[in-house]
Amino acid sequence: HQAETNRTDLMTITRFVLNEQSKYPESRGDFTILLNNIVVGCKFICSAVSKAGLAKLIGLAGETNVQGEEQKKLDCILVSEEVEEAIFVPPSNRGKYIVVFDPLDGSSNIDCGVSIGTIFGIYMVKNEAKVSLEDALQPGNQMLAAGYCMYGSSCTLVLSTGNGVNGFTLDPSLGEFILTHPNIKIPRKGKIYSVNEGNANNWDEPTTKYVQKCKFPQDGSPAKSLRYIGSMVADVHRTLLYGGIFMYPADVKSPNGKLRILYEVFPMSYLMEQAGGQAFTGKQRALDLVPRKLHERSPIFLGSYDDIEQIKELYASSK
Ligand code: AHM
Ligand code: MG
Repeated sequence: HQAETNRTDLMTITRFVLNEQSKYPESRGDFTILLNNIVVGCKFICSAVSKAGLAKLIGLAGETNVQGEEQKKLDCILVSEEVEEAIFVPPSNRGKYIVVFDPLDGSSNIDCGVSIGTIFGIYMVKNEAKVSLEDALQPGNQMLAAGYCMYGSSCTLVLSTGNGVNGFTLDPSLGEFILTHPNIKIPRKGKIYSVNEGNANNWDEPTTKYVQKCKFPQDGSPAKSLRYIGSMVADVHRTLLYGGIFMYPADVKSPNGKLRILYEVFPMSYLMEQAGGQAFTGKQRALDLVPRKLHERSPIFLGSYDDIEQIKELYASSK
């Protein structure tokens, strides 16, 4: 047996993405470089987050946009949860991609050391000669790639470029993400539901009925367990690996839920579908939504195929 420390056959994320892209002869390498720069941004945030307790994240907010800086020459429009307007890259530096991202999601969890993460999605500009805000408002089904990086007990990056989902773990001694979770498939049905139950009083009927079924199943199946971290990346990561359902439904106070379509709902929905699960808004397939505004919100139910089927049925019968 080769000792773990001596392994030289590691699949780094760069090697993996290069392999993937070599399947497309027309690919000129820009996409690979763009992804590489996002990866560098994630490593930077990972390092800053791990020092957060010491440094209280000094610098991270001020110097920001690591990702913006890194990607200058490749992308064209950047949409960040942290910036009100879309960022148009100067024409001389423009490439053909659009990156939507939430640089640090779940930030209310930083100070107590609970996992947080970065979420991103990549689109292609429709017409390079005429770039406009419209390019950033494409439906999720037009995404070319999506992923997240979770800053937890280890730093994990989960990525799909439209050909399944793969997970990489940062080896701090190498500074490289190594393929540790090849071809992730979400279990067809799960034993866990994940939702902020503090909002139960304001839920709509299908959500209320669904959660009731999770706790008191009438069909002889065992009750589901509740897990809710309150960090979307961590809750979705667990859902992807163990199966089950994650939801941020509509409620009376927030009829569109809380999560943002472009850089929270779409990338996670894309990953779920790529892993064999489903993502539903309460009305339609999440990826078919056409956003009208950059920071628009939508209710979201995502997870195991069969679990999402159940919530779809409840919405269909409540019409
Ligand atoms: P944020 O973008 O302000 O960090 O909010 C998003 C987070 C998600 O990570 C998480 O799923 C959700 O908010 C939790 O919300 P709540 O505290 O209402 O349950
Ligand atoms: Mg967020």
